[in-house]
Amino acid sequence: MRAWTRPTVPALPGSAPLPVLHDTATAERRPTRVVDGAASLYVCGITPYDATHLGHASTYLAFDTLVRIWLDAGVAVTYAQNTTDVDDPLLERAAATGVDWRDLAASQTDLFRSDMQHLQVLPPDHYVAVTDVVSDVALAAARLLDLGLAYRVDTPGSTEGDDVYFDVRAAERSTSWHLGLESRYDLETMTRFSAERGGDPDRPGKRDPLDPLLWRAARDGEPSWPSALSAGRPGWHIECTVIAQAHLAAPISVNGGGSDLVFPHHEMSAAHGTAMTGEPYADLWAHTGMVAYQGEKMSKSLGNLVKVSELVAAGHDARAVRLAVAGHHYRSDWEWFDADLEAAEARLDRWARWASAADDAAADDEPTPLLAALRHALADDLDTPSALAAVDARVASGSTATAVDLDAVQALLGVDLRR
Ligand code: 5CA
Ligand code: ZN
Repeated sequence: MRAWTRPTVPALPGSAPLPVLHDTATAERRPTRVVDGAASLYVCGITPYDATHLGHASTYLAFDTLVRIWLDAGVAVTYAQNTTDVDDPLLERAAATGVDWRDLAASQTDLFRSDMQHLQVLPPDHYVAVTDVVSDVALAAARLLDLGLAYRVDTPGSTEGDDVYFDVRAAERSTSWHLGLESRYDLETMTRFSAERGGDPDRPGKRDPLDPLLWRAARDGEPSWPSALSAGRPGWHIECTVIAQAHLAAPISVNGGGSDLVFPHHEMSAAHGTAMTGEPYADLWAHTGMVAYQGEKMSKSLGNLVKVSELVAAGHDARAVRLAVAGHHYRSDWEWFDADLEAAEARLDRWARWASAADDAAADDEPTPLLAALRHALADDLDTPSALAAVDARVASGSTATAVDLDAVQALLGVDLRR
């Protein structure tokens, strides 16, 4: 599927350090895995029914920062992202609003693309819709059945066949994956999150309450695709496994998303992946904090959204939106206040005035102290607040901006001050 237009990333002089990131699985900071100069990244994409709120934006901006510092360090990055364009919440929203689910997904995916472009987010190399990989998901589920790691659950609601579930305990016995490997959660927490986040721990006929759905047999009125299993549609976690494995060799250098995906989504994607390849799924698990608004997690289901497209339509500069988000460390949970945008606009204004007086002629292509400070801050677990403070200090010092300074802000922070 088409992603979006790639923003310009100026090349920077000198050499950059490789990033160190906090890893959810070990709760330690670890260097990202780069093999023969290459790294891979998978980030869970949106479910396109109400895009793009600042929580989404914050997550994709964090991983954009990672891509930018990898590129600066000379790493060849392969980045894959999905879009969950068929799933219960999308179908429910389409039914509630009387819109065809395909039209809803297409329009919200378009909006997401234009929001990412406004925010100068680098596009993934592989942007993949779940509806484009349905037969691959069915094959993967069939393979897991063959391996004895999946089973059918009696599904009276379907005339087409039975739902297929992944057998978590069997996978623990016969693969290197185990429950809690990545999340470090206890059983009670996992069971609660499974119920809250799309699982069905109480469904009768399952071998273990945590077993996740791999393939959902068709129900009346639901979209479905023919397959050797039954007419049906993909379960959630397996979609990301199949898309990641189609484009990225295991283990993925960094598997990313918001912290609401730690369990069950990422842990189950890893279980499926390890079951299919025998390899660990990801080398490092990176999770972004949750953005709240009006006291609660910003979410499509609650409707307490601040959308990028609405801020831009109201005349706000997307660069200021990017700066407002970058003012928070990606791992912290934080709340959006409308005044944050005013503060970011004032900051952008100061930076732009500094940039307009830049001494482009004096460009000598040597790393500047500002470039070194940005590299140092960002390689250190994507410390964008310190990076912004470094630019603030440079601007406040009153000394003239150089071309390398402006290139550094554009390449590493995604903010083009020459516009
Ligand atoms: N399609 C699935 C992933 S396969 C999904 O979670 N879609 S989503 O639209 O709900 O979220 C898209 C991304 O934004 C996910 O990485 C999610 O963790 C992140 N996200 C959602 N809400 C917030 C929030 N309030 N703050 C930060 N990140 C968020
Ligand atoms: Zn995902």
